[in-house]
Amino acid sequence: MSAQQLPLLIGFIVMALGSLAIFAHGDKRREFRHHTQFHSVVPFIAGTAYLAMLMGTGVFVVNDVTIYLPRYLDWSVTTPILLTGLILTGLHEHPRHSTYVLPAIVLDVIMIATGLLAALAEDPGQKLVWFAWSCAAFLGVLYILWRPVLAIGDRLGGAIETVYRKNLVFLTAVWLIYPVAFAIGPEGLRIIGDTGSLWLILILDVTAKVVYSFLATSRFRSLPVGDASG
Ligand code: RET
Repeated sequence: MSAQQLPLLIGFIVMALGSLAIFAHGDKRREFRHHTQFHSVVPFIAGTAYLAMLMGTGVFVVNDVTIYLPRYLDWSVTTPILLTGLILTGLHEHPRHSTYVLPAIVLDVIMIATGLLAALAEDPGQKLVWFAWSCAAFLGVLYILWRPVLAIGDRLGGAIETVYRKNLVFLTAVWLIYPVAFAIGPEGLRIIGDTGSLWLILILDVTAKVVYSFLATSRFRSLPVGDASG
């Protein structure tokens, strides 16, 4: 097994087991079970991507840098799911949640797609442009979560608002490390190599998907039924 395959194998196993653990442990009450369902799907999707990368599918070298295409495909599906879960929580399942969910998803997918373009770009200037554009989309996502959604949730109040705030702080703190990991990795300044970058992203992915989803779905357990409406 090569040095690169070990973090990928561990990623596959942790994601597969994490998916089962979240499904088994999450809240099953009718009001909250959709959160348990889509949070357990997130590591399942990531497990699929780690399996593909382990087998070398969609892994190719551009300009001496190894590009892991399944990673970007994984993120482009899982990050919208995580955002949808968080915004639904923040808006207390309000029927007009799509006002905020849709723009957040569009910005988020642009963030991941332009991140892939930054990885693929061979010219350093173009790489920087795509990296900056991806960061701009990321700031847009953070704005939606920290301004309108937080303000509406605060107005509605209730115990679910505490869950939103805790999940929001955790998600923001972990997601902010991704652009840093990208910048110091082989796709950016090359301060850390391919294997180091795989381990760093493994830790981030396990925290952002398994630990976050486990905590997020467990936190609903403390809520009384009926609180979802605020
Ligand atoms: C990239 C490219 C450079 C600029 C930015 C990025 C942000 C990535 C993020 C990824 C989050 C992934 C998660 C995966 C697990 O579910 C694409 C690295 C801003 C925020 C949470």
